[in-house]
Amino acid sequence: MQHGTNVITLEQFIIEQEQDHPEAIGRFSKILRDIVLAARMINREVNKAGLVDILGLTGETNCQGERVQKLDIFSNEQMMDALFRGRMVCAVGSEENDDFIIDNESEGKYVVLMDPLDGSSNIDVNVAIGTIFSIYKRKTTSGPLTQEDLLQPGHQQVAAGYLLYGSSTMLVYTTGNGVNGFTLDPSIGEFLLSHPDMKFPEKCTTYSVNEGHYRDFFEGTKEYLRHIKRDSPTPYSARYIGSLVADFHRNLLTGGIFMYPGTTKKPKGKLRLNFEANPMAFIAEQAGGYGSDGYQNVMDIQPTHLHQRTPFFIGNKDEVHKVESYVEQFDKLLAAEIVG
Ligand code: P6P
Repeated sequence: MQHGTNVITLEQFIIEQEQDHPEAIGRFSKILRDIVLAARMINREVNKAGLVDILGLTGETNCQGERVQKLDIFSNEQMMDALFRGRMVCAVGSEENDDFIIDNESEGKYVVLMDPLDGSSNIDVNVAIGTIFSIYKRKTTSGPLTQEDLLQPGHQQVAAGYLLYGSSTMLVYTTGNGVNGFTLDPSIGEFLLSHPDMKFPEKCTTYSVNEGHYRDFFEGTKEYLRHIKRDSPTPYSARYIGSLVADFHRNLLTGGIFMYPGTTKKPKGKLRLNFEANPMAFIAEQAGGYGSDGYQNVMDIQPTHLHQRTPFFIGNKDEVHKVESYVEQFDKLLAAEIVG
């Protein structure tokens, strides 16, 4: 029931969702609150990154061999602290840690996989960055966690979402009942429902890919790109920010496909299945879109290790299926190498 104002805070929305779906959201809305608390701390530091010496390198590299920016470490620590202090979570897999952080003393039933600060290479140039998270329920009911608990296919997610630290700070998430977007109102410190029931527009008008890698793309990807440039009745717009959360968010609002294909040099591409592809694919599917590795729904892949990478195509469902048709036609012999 709505009274005078149509302003709905995240807290009010969660309570309404608990009433509408008592079987689902109540169990992990606490985790959502914990994530949002950490995101507020991250947002505060991101917003002043240019002002204090939090930029620059720690001189360390993460398990990906990437230069680690202080904000990466800060974000990871904020998320870890909030999640384990909330006592709903028994394990966290982070892009910033070689292996899972597990609390075998915890009564928590949930496992969180996250990229605490995706797009961190954009920090120094003040381009939008984000936090991406997936929430899974442990499969075993007690005792030490097993691989079955920790590495689950994406379609086992119970929730997924992202924070976007852009011109405004947004939270977009799903618990399997659609996708909703909330914008932080700094004047009152609340996330307000600004994008209810988000859906991809009917038409795909934008493609997002780093064409600097074109020469190394497989034939199916090249043929798809030739097709949309040569044959489409109305030209597509090319938009590429180099920050997955920002590129995905724009495509969700305006219609588009984001691609990080495999290449002859890196057949599995760059993006991680567990920290980036699966959460974004769950959100996309709930918004009428689709996420693929070129051959299959990425959420059908059984992960074999925490940091595994995958080629990634996500956005308007028909557009992603179009890419799959080109991959099927031109790259089917590569399947074993790319996704095997
Ligand atoms: P490239 C950021 O480092 C990231 O992981 C994603 O956010 C982004 O989509 C991609 O890498 C950009 O990679 O090779 O185009 O710079």
